[in-house]
Formats: sequence, C-alpha cells, structure tokens
Amino acid sequence: MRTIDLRGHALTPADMLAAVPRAAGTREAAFSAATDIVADVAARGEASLRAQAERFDGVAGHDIRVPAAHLDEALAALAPDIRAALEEAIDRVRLGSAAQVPAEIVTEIRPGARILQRWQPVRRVGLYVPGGKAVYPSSVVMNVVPAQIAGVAEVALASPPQREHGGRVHPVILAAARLLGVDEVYAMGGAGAIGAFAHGVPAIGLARVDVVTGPGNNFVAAAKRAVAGLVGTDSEAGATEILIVADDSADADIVAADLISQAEHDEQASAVLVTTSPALADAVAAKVAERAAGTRHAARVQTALAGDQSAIVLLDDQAAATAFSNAYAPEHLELHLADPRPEDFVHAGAVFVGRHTPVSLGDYLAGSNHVLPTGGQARYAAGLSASTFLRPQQVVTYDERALTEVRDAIVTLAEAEDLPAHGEAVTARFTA
Ligand code: HSO
Ligand code: ZN
Repeated sequence: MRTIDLRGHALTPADMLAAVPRAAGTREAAFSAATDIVADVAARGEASLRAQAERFDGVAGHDIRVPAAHLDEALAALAPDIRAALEEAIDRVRLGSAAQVPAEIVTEIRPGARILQRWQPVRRVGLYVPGGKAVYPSSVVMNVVPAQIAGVAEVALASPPQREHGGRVHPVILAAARLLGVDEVYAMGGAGAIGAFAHGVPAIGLARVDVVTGPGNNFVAAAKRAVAGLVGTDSEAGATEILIVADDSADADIVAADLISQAEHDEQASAVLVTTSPALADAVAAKVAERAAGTRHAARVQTALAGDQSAIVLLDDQAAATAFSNAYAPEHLELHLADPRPEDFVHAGAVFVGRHTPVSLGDYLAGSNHVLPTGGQARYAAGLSASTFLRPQQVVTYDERALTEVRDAIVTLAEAEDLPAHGEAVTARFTA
C-alpha cells in the first residue's frame, strides 16, 4: 500500500479526491451493453433470458421460476450453524430496519386545516442478489428484510443460475429466501434480471415490479440506470470501499485487518487509511503487508491494495482528516480516534465507531444494512433501508372555515397565473 504524505499542503476537496481516485470503471460501455440487454428482455422475454443464461452463466434448460420444492430442499439441506447465523442476522436487521419507518405525523396548519404525512409502501419489488464472482446470502437478508418491514406486499427475488448447481440458484441463497418466507424466486442474473423485473415477463408469470434494488457488478448498476423512469431503484452499490480515520490511539493490526477485510471483495475495492500519525501510518503499512500475504484471497487483496484507489494518507491535523473523509464520501467509514465525533462525518454510507465495531460486523450481524452507496454517491444517496420502499404522501383535509380563510389568496394567485378556473373551483363552494 502506498503512503501519500499530504502534510503541509492547503488542500481543496478536489485535491483530496485526485490524490486517491476511485478505480477506473467502464461506466459508459457497461451502460450501452446493459441498455441493449434490457431492451432485448422487454422485446423477447423468456427467450432473451434463456439466451443470456447460456451466454453469461453457461446454463441451459433450467427452471427460471424456482419451484417451491427447490426452496424447501435448500432449507432442509442448510447447515445448522449457517441457519442459526442467518436467523440471528434476520432478527437484528429487522430491529434496525423497523427504526427506519417514520411515524405518521398530523400537522394543524391552521384550525380546521390538517395535513397527514404518511408513508406508503410500494406494492411489488424485485430484489437482486449477485451470484457471479461472489455469492452473498447475507445480501438476501439485507434486501428482503427492509422491504418486508416497510410493508411491501409482493417480494420477488432474482439471482443468477449456477452451472455447478445444475442451473439452480445457489442453495444458500435459496435457503435464505425460504427462511424469510420469499417464495417468488427467479434464476436469472445481471442486466437481464433487472430488465425482467422492470418490464415483466408474462411467459414465466413474472409481473413487472415497482422498485428494483440490490448490489451487483457494473452491468447490474448500469441496468438500474437504464430502467430509471420505469421503476424506482436504490443507489448504486459497486466495488466495496472502506475509509478508516485513525489517530495514535488506534491499534495498527486491527486497522490493517479491517482494510484487508473489504479489499477481499474485489480487485477494484478501495481501502484507504487517513491519519495524522506518521507512526501509525508506518505500523499499518507493515501490518497490511504481513496480513495480506497470509490471507486466503491474497492475490485479490494485494491487487486491490496496490491499486491507485487504495492508500495511506497522512494529513496535518484532525480537521484535515475529517475534511478528507467528507470529500471522499466512502461507502464504509471506520473511526479509530480517541475522540471520535461521528457527527462531524456527514458523508458516508455507514459509520462504524471504535475498536469493537468492524465493518464486517455490519456486513453480517450489526443490524444495520450492508447495501450502501459507493463511488462518492454517499454525498447525496443513502444505503438500502425500509425507506427505500416507502413514499411519503400528504393527505390534506380542510374544513369550510379553513378554506374560507384562504379563498381570496387562492383566487389572487390563480389570476396572477392566468388560471381563473383554479379560483372558480374554490368560489364554487361558496355560491350555493
Ligand atoms: N461489504 C459488502 C457486503 C458484504 N460483505 C457481503 C460480505 N458479504 C458491501 O457492503
Ligand atoms: Zn464485506
């Protein structure tokens, strides 16, 4: 891992971003390919999904709609320790997600003038769980639980068919779906799955959905962009990122272990340490080298850490370190500081505070959600949550007296906009 010494420089947010750029993506190329795939699914439905399964997954003749018996079999075959761990995760994410459902609020604007603000769940959602390079049953939990807590009536799930499982979805993913009571599961992957959710595929009984969520590769992210306008989507969760802000109080070995834990996902993953302590910077560099060499996915980890997207950044003071983190807007932020002040870190998908709160806790069992915005989208976007599936709606009720009070003002504004019929709709109520 390279160390970048930025001490003694007055840095703008742009300078900070330039020092540690995100891994180069192929956003535009992926977008045009994903758009073609989505259009093909819209036009040819099942035939298109079968062609894609052959081309991308090496699978033919499989059940695209997963039969209920396959879900039952997968749950029956699930190892008890995996089942127990998934159940514990489900329990905790349910609690974390319930806190994301806002309460209804009634506001008395004036006597007799009421606005009820309520949160309406979308009716039907399509949740995507990747199954290419990595298979994440934990992502089934992170997608399904908030949708259920939000009150979504119909939950459909998709994950790619696996050649080594006879064209079925990965068995632990099936088992996790079954544990959560999701019985509408499709063996379909990539941009095609997103297109199928957005347009519907009548031949296989797949009705179009209202919202599509879930992490995925460049093509899945691009497909979500391609169907925007047709369905709602969550923010883009691409290659994983961890940014750690640490001072002299941090334990270098723990910091190194946490950087490596997220580098394990992908060669494109970003692992960044921001510190004011030259001693910690040196110690972490040494520990990272040691741990990276010995870990199971050493090649992938070392590629991610050697990339330009990963670095140890030395800064003058804590204010600069905080500013760096806010400019970067990481997916995951860890604070290893004597005085952590999480309230200062306003742009991060999720914040993990202190020695006993690693990101991998959040990946599985904290009760928080692990589908989080990457690529700096945390500046304006949020992680997957119950609110992803909810829409605020205002229900307005005025009585006669309350309408009388604003009658003249409405007529005045309607005239000012040359829309007299708007005013007449109000005065009609008083001319009986
Ligand atoms: N760190 C990933 C989520 C994950 N990790 C799933 C392990 N399994 C993105 O937040
Ligand atoms: Zn992870």
